[in-house]
Amino acid sequence: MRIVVLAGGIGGARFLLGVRAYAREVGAEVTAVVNVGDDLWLHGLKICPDLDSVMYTLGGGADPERGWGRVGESWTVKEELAAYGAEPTWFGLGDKDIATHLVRSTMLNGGYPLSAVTEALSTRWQPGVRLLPATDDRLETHAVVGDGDEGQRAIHFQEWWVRYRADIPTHRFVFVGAETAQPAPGVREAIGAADLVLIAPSNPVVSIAPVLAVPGMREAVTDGPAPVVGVSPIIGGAPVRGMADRCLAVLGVECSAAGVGRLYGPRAAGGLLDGWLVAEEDADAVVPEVTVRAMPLRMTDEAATAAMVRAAVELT
Ligand code: FO1
Repeated sequence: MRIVVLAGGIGGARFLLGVRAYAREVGAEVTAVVNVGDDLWLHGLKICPDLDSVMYTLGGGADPERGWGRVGESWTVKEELAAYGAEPTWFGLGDKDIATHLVRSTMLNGGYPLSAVTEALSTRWQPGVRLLPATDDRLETHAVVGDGDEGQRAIHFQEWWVRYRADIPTHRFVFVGAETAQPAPGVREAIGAADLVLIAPSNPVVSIAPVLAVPGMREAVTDGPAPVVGVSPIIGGAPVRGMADRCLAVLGVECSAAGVGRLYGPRAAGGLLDGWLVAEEDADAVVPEVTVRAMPLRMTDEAATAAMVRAAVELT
């Protein structure tokens, strides 16, 4: 059995722990197609937050509280950069994390594509699932913000997320580079050979949408052979963590399990979903032409998450 998961960072990483556990039980292969819209160059280093969250979490090196960066981290370089007044100081790089960015940047500067870099880094971390960036090309999520006299401007997603904590008038998100990006090598093939495609309970607006914005990606999923089941990132009207509520508000989409299910849309009507897993408190969620199933959705441990995956398989 082959499972493909479309995922973002922290929520996607936690979900993939359960997908991996389920896959080990039934002997399935898992490919994660991970968002690169959060990626940025900083201090001359290429940083890939979602790929790193997934790689570190599955590899056992992630800080479980923060969800990003390394466990047992130190911040000496960050403090030294701040002492030089090297901006931005609002985005902190841990010392251990910097080694990842140095290896990645050296390989990228040497001409290796991001997918090859990710494969090389995964040799150390052994995530137990195949990690593919959605694309090897430049694709950056920017937020169009500002109002009143200073007018509108686009800022990088990380500035929106970390510096402003989304607390700034925001008009829309743009995926810079999406028009000319290609799915990374192996992505189309993995989706075309999948027995099941899962949409992780990641942020639908700034994690899943940038994956689907890669030309050909959405069609690969909707026209592919595999049933598609999504997992609601919204429980009881609120995101489990992160700021999906702020992101959905920018799109004018209701922050609910039904709202996100309808945003993804039924495959029968040109959307993505055959099935939609919602939490028990959202059992009344209606998503026309989609099979909705209510169950516990809190990813409290791998077994709980694996149960979600099993339910998704049974749904199809
Ligand atoms: N998030 C923060 O809130 N503050 C930071 O200083 C920060 C640094 C950082 C460095 C590397 C990395 O991979 C992630 C980092 N993040 C930080 C998290 C990041 O903004 C988010 O993980 C995603 O981009 C959104 O899911």
